[in-house]
Amino acid sequence: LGGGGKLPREGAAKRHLDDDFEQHEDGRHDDRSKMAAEMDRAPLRTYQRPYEDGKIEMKKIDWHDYYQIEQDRKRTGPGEHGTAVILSPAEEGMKQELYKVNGFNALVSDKISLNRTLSDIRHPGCKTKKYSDKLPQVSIVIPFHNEHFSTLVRTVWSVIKNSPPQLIKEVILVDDDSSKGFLKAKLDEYVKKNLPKTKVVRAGKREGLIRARLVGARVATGDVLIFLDSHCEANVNWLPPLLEPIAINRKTVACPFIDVIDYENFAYRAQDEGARGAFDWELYYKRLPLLPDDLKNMPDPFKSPVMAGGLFAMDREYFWELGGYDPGLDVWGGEQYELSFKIWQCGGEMVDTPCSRVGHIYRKFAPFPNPGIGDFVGRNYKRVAETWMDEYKEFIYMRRPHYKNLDSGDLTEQKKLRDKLGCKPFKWFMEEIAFDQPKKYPPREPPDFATGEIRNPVSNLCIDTQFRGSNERFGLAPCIKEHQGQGGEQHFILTWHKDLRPFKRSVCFDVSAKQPGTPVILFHCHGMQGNQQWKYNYRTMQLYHMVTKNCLDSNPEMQELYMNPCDTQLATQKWKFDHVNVT
Ligand code: LR7
Ligand code: MN
Repeated sequence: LGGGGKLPREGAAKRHLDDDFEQHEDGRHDDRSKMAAEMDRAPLRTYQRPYEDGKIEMKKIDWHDYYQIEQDRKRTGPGEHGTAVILSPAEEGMKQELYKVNGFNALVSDKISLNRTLSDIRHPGCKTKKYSDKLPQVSIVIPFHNEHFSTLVRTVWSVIKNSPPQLIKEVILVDDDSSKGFLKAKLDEYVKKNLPKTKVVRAGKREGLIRARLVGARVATGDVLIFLDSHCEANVNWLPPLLEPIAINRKTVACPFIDVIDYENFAYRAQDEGARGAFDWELYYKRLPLLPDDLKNMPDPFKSPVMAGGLFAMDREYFWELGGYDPGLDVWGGEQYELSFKIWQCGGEMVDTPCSRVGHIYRKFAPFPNPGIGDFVGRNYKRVAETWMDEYKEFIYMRRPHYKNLDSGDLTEQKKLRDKLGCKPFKWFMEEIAFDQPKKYPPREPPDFATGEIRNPVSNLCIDTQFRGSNERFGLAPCIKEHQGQGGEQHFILTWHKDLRPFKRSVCFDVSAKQPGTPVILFHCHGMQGNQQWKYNYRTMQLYHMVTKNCLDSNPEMQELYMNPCDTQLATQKWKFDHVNVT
């Protein structure tokens, strides 16, 4: 192991893994013989979407595997029960190589058993919950690109160990053109020898995670598809709570609670006790507080507008009825929005299921270089916005004007699909599904007043905050647009709070005195207006400071900025934004 000898720490990593295999062997035998016996007893297929017509009454059973739980309770060893692993000083010194290529502490992973136990951190109500005795069989699809061996295999083991065997049809590992040597023959051999019902399929070329998931979904045969990232760990009895909502309504898509596996020491912990998934207008994923009813009904499933991304269960045929993923989405990003919007707008629904918990390693940093294809995330976002977001896409273009010029490829098929399925407008999604709490509209921030560079049209200089911090002054600089490579920070937002801030930072233009010549400084944005309240008059091109009633003025020779009494005749008080929202 360790990349065909490329990694200097190969020896160390290998030794840990071999230990694991042995440790693993013990537990595995009873897992497997028991599993085989149960598989024999399990009826072949009982799932016929039983509750759809309302004729069959649901019989609920306790799906917990108490034998396994008892075995697990007795386990000891590094990382068992989801505890942190602390490396010895010597090991600390050699963790870097594996860290660099994975973005997490893979040396720690190698010290932990491949079928370690986790702590049962579910809501207490989950321990006694019963679920339908008729649940669908699942195909679990796990795409991977250069995943670390032990985290990949542990993902599969956690699934096999914590699922009723008769519900697992297969586990499909999709190799998205990995270059690490051990992910080829060595993985195949390990899978064949050790992992029941598991197969490896290979994408053939780098497809990116979205098309890699499609590759897996195409060969899957189970009733339900479950997608996981390649560095996850499923917790106790995770499957029945995820499947029952789908058995009741095949157009329900269910997401587990996603817990955190610490990238440094592999400790397992909750990120929170539930949230509604959402997004902002730069399409950053956001978590909104639960609604009062969701809290009251805990730990029952609750509706969530947007999934986090990689971890969910969906009826296989329904997935294809919705066209799967847009195959034009490249490498990474945006697919969670595409599928979420599509599900809601085209007649499905999405729930989070608190009793189903799966851990995920959030990396410390992304270890993979861009495969040399430019801003694929931007292009993906544009595809999703153009296909699904109707007039709301303008909010995104306001935040990210350069998306307008990206070539996001042909969207005819996607738009045809939306027509064919008769999907609802995005406005409906925003008002009925994605609202904020308390229910109000618009759901998140209203649009900004103005964005982009702020240029003095006479001197042709731009305001530049030069990465200055709180309490610091800033000034003018040659505009970056014409002087590539100048550095600087020349992208601003006049937000709906009426403060003026450099893009993506939370320091604001602040003026605290009335005297002419008072400098403008940066100060932590408080959102309370006061010394940070500005108004832009796009006719006179002046930036007016409300409290002091002065205007932003400049000295182009000194490249300085300060406040002065407003005078529409003064060229030094004229400012032009890239984009002004004049509604
Ligand atoms: O080119 C690639 N090919 C792949 O097969 C790049 C990645 N992958 C695999 C990779 O091995 C992993 O299994 O795809 C999966 C996701 O990639 P990660 O783990 O590098 O990214 P991530 O954890 O940031 O992924 C989150 O965002 C992605 C956006 O496209 C996907 O939606 C992921 O599924 C999503 N992960 C989760 O939702 C886990 C929960 C936390 C979050 C966010
Ligand atoms: Mn991931």
